[in-house]
Amino acid sequence: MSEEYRSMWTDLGLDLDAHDALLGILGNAYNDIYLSQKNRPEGMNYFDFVMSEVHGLRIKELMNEKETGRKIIGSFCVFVPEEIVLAANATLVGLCSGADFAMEEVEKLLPRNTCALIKSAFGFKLGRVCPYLESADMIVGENTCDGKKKSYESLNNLVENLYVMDLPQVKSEHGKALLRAEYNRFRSAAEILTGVTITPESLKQAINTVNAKRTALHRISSLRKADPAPISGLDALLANQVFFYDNPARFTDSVNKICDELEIRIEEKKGAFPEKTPRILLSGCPQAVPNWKLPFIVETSGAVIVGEESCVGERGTRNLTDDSGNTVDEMMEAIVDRYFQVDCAIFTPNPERLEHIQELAASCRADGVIHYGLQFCQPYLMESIPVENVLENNNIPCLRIETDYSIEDMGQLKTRIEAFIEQLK
Ligand code: BJ8
Repeated sequence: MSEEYRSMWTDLGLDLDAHDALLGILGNAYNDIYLSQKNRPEGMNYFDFVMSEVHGLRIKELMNEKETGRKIIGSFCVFVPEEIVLAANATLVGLCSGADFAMEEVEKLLPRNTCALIKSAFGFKLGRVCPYLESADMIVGENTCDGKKKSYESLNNLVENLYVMDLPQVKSEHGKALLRAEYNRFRSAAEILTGVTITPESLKQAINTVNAKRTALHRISSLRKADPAPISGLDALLANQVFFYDNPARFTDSVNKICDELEIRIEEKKGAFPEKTPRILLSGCPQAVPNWKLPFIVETSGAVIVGEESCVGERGTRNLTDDSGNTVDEMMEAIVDRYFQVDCAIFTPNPERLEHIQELAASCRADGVIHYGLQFCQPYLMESIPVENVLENNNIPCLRIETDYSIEDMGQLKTRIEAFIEQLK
């Protein structure tokens, strides 16, 4: 690693030894899981480069932005609207939470039976290994599941700049009014942080920038309908993960370039896997970087993943924000409309998600669905039962998995997944 990066990490307050260890593990996992894949699109070289520089070049870019006075806002949830952040002249970064770190320290603050995602966020903070977290001028938490909303009370003692957004749990007029009020409050907070007032022009431009990112990912999703699938689920997941922290315009360009290549691969019948490989839709909890465990098992067990019904995937990017408004208020309302459609399992009841999973399974031509629930995640584990019922009633095989970030259950998961794939053939 260059000396420049090391001094940047020191300035950010990272624990260099712990950080070196994390990068070592991440690099090895990436080599074993990603670079060992065959028949990858050339365009994935960009994402390989992004991952090799994930704590280097991208952080340097963020530092350069900060030097010009731009602010960085970190978030743990797809309910934090990037449109508002960009319009206030700030940059939004996702705070990944996809790996276990400093678990002994974490379990002094959180009960053992807390989901891996929440524990990971704490582990990265306590272990001082995440340059995104340390470079954020504001960290946005949200009142979604009980685990998250209570853990933010403790996180508030660990960081100086936590902002907590209240979120509705019911899709009613009252719920929508809460979302509207909270987005207006967040808009003011972002404006105060940056000293920039959001204008109709800046908001429209921000909406277009974020829509372009989403549209590029929609293109990948629709190309994955082909058989043979032109890209692996692992590679498509990586694009969805990088969505959360890359420079938006560069991300859009890179994804569109991959799509151009995928169109040619489809014409040439060139796939990541052979034709008629069993096709799986993954549904459930978000898979943040570097949580590649389940797709790795699935795609080394004879199936290909053709869609992710997840916040790091379809649920996060599915709808565009209407950009036809002329005033800030009109466009804020369009933002509320767009985000109010997100069918996270924290909503009760949540029938839209069941419908959406069925639609998605049909549109990506999945032979079966694997429901991915993180251990101790009540919202998704509870919902996995009606998901399984509705799918099986419609003759779509479903396998419910409950796991965490450890590798201890990999053998057992592989056995169950292989048996499920066998059943799809
Ligand atoms: S909109 S899915 S990103 S809240 S896995 S922490 S739910 S106990 S992540 Fe999420 Fe926003 Fe919803 Fe999406 Fe809780 Fe479950 Fe843990 Fe979870």
